[in-house]
Amino acid sequence: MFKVISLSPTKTPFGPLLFSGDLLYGLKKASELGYDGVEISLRDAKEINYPWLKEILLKLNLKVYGIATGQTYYNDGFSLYNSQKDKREKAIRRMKDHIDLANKLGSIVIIGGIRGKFEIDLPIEQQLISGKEAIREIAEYAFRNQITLVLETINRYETNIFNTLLQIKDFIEELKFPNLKILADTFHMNLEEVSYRQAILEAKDQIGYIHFADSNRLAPGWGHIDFKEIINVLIEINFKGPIGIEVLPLPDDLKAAKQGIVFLKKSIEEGE
Ligand code: LER
Ligand code: MN
Repeated sequence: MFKVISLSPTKTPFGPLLFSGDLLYGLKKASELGYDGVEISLRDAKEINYPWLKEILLKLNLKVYGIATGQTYYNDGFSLYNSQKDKREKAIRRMKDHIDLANKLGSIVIIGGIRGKFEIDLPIEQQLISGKEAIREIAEYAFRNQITLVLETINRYETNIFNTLLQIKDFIEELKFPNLKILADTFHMNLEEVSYRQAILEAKDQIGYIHFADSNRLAPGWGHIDFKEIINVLIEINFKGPIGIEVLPLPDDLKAAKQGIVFLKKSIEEGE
């Protein structure tokens, strides 16, 4: 399992990111604290100067494990299930640019918030079809580029499209792309799943990425989620992917980042 921290080069209204607005500082702290690598949340792939990033990653001995893409929706309103074709197409374009960047970095690309939401006043059938076709187009593009995409389960207060691991598992099985996997986020699972253990076991063959945040979205260990149960089942299914600390910068960025790595190291060691 790889120990990862979620960063953003820009300040964003999307809250659970550390050192947002100062990527260089975040990268330095990630390396100093002993993370294996980072997840970078981007609105647009253009926000990254690749030669600059490549050099710093090399110097700091870090890897980019994931590119998070929700800011495209939260900042710009472009989404994959949007009822307006031009907004869907803009979201697809951004995703393809993220995949091109991921190709250079060797990272996974996340489909979370960028799905958007179903509009309840419009007929659902057309929205289901156009969202599915958007994801199919992106999955095909990623497949040709040998990039893994992970669909993230997000709680019902943020989206009405895929709240549980089982819903995504069914969707992935229908689309049949080997490079489509699941991102399981413990904060969202706390609100949506009946049991962590059961949900993870049911989706075990599709889980490719994990986000750790506690029940209150603070760093793990600072809320009431039973992470022991989660780590044990991840070890049981032989999960070998990234675990990203995706938490609010509380009480401050550094304290949250420290708690994240201390907690990850301790729980992975204890579980092994
Ligand atoms: C992003 O990883 C996440 O967990 C969601 O809250 C984004 O909408
Ligand atoms: Mn998440």
